Amino acid sequence: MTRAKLFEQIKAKNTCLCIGLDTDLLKIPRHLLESSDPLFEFNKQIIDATHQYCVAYKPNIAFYEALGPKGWQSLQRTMEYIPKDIFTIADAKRGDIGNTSALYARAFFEELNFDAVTVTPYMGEDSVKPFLRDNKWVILLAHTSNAGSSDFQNMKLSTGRKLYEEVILKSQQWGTPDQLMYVVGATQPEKIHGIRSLAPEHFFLVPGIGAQGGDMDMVLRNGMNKQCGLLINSARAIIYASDGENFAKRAGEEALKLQQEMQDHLSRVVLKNGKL
Ligand code: OMP
Repeated sequence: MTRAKLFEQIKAKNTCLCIGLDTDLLKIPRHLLESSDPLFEFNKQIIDATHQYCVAYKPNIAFYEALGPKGWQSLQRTMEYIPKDIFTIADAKRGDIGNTSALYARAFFEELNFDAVTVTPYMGEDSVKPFLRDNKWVILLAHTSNAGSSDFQNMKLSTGRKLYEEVILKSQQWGTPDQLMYVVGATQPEKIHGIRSLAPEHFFLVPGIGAQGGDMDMVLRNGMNKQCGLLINSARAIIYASDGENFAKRAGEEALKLQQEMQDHLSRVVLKNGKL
């Protein structure tokens, strides 16, 4: 999917919500375990209940590969079920020497037909470049939402910059804002303004609201650019809003709440830029 198409979807639906399909066999409602493919059955009902409130789905690959071949099958069926106008992100956090990265790219872009894959920058340019293609996206880990993000990402380098700042600046030489997004966690929202100034054009994938307690309002105020530039992710707070038979309905309600909060901010940006 192109950046223009993604922005069109954001405007049409008045939302920049990305729903994490972190589907855990131990957490889904018990009655679904009777189905022959519980992960897919759960995802299908979640997608039916939420697709009008979001522009992206992000299955976290760990939840599927943990189940072996059956899990991959559930993932593939989920990918086939997601409406074609919705952006899809394989949250796989891959990255290896070039020929290996090329095969990871093939797996997620060609076999599973994802629009985007999360990639770790640690091994540098030749590990990231094989993922860069037209109309496909690398989402590079920059400033993550977890407590351990400060172990390395905030280290000050001899350039005077922090490691995450260097990742953002250097990687802009590898790919364009039509191929490259950055992961920027919502749990330190005071940093978003500064990060936006390093990458004014790029989309940011922002996890960490909901279960991790990040501040969505501050992210929206400080992180948007003229094409919105944000995909704000929430997984557990939406998909596990209930563990009963009404789980999909409750997920829809939680997604709607976030969509409504986003709508006000989005209309401000879109009106300012006269694009609607
Ligand atoms: P919830 O905390 O349940 O909303 O899920 C967050 C999702 O985003 C999980 O799938 C995480 O793996 C992912 N994530 C983070 O939580 N923090 C990050 O910094 C990066 C990611 C990610 O790459 O998506």
